[in-house]
Amino acid sequence: MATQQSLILIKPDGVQRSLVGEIISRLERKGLVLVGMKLVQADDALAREHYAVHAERPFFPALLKFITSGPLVAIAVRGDEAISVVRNIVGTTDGRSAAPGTIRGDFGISMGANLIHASDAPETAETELSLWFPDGTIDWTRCNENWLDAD
Ligand code: IDP
Ligand code: MG
Repeated sequence: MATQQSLILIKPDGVQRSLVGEIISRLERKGLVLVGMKLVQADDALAREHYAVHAERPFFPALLKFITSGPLVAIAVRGDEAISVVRNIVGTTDGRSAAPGTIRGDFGISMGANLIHASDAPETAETELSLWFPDGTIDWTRCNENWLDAD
């Protein structure tokens, strides 16, 4: 077990559909600690850098257009094994087949408009956190943290 930070984006569809509170609530209730959060209007350059790994994919232009189409919420969380914990809360990429109980499974019915991005590995988390939070995150201790860890 290792404490990790993960980068989450509530994509423009999640903001437009007023699901920001619902999504943050799920992260908080799980026991993840919010260490960074801001509303961002991403420009083309930021979107390209964030999704650079997909630059050659046929859906890349549509993905750039979508992610820059309105404000998104960038969030950094901290927690034990936070990267895989968040991915499990998020669900698989396509909302149509994502498991009920996950964010995408409960609220998504699309591959593109799937509400949320989450880092998929420690290396990508580090890159993405420095891209969206270049001034770093805020390390603080939540008052109930010692009630979350009984390993
Ligand atoms: P992930 O978000 O579950 O990690 P990735 O395969 O890394 O999924 O794809 C990044 C994002 O690109 C997805 O969340 C989705 O918004 C979009 N995307 C992926 N595959 C497709 C596709 O086939 N059509 C349209 N958009 C796609
Ligand atoms: Mg991905």
